Amino acid sequence: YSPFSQIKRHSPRVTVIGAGKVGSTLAQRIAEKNLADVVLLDVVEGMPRGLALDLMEARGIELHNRRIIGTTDYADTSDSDIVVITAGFPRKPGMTRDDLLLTNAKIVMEAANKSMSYSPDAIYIVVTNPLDVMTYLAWQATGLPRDRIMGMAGVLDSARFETFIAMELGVCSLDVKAMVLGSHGDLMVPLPRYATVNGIPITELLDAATIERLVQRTRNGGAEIVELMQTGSAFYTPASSTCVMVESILLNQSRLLPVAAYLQGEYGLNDIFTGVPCRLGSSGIEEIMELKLTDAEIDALHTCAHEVRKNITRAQEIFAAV
Ligand code: TXD
Repeated sequence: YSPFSQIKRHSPRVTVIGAGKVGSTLAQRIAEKNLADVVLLDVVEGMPRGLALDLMEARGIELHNRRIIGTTDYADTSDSDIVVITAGFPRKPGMTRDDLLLTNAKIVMEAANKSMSYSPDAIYIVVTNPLDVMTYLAWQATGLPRDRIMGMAGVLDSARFETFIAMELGVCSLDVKAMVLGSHGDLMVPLPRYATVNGIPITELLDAATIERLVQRTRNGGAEIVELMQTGSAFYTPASSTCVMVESILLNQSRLLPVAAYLQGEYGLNDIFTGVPCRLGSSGIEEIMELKLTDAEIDALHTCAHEVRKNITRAQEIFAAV
């Protein structure tokens, strides 16, 4: 008789669709932070199983007891608490995020629909680019309520902005807080007015020209890494950023994070996904916070939405024609 055999504990489960750079790094973070069991799914036979086994073999060293399953079969993803979609293809040098539009749209919609049939109650996080468009198409394909589907980009773009501020001032990144709203691309809307170093607005610490330089570097943050790497795009910080969202949901932390959310009138925008400050907890997006923005900031947010809308329409037209 073992008293332990009596204990049936439900471990939270996160499915990660796409076992590429972002997906596999995210699986590692989730397991090693001891947040949940992970199901890593890919279309490539064997590869997700190999990665999962490799991650499992490190458990004794990394001191956690989370299960990581690699699979090509959606049946293995059933009853997940969170599904993260990273499946698709990253940008190659010189390629814009929008070049990826069609290929990734098909992949993301299929991944969302198949996951939904096994995890209808899960919270969905889309990571695949072009992010705001993919999140919209996944939302449309699944019919999920808006609190249960969102896109990851703002946490990453904010982390980049924070890093550049910290590097410029020579202060610890831990003390820097910043928020980047809008779409994931050149039009993103960093908010220097709301960026602080331990509560001190950066506008008190840096001149306007320097701030503008850091804002531009943030806007170009993804491309800067693509140019350097030549093969593939950033994945460490994208995985960390997604993990922060997963953690806030699983642990019901109610963190206020910039997340691509479905807007219904907030910031004067309707029927579009774009990055806005959201409170993330166990039910998903618990609140969309409406910050006071200047006219210029609102205009910039609307320009993002306009661009996202154009790409959604383009994707829909191409789909209708096929
Ligand atoms: O801020 C953000 N949102 C982003 C987005 C930050 C970084 C990366 N961003 C985007 O995520 C990037 O532009 C890509 O669209 C995705 C995934 O990037 P990653 O760097 O992980 O790409 P990989 O390494 O090529 O991995 C993609 C995997 C690969 O293993 C494919 O075999 C798999 O996706 N794939 C699929 N899996 C499941 N189902 C289908 N249909 C499928 N098609 C490809």
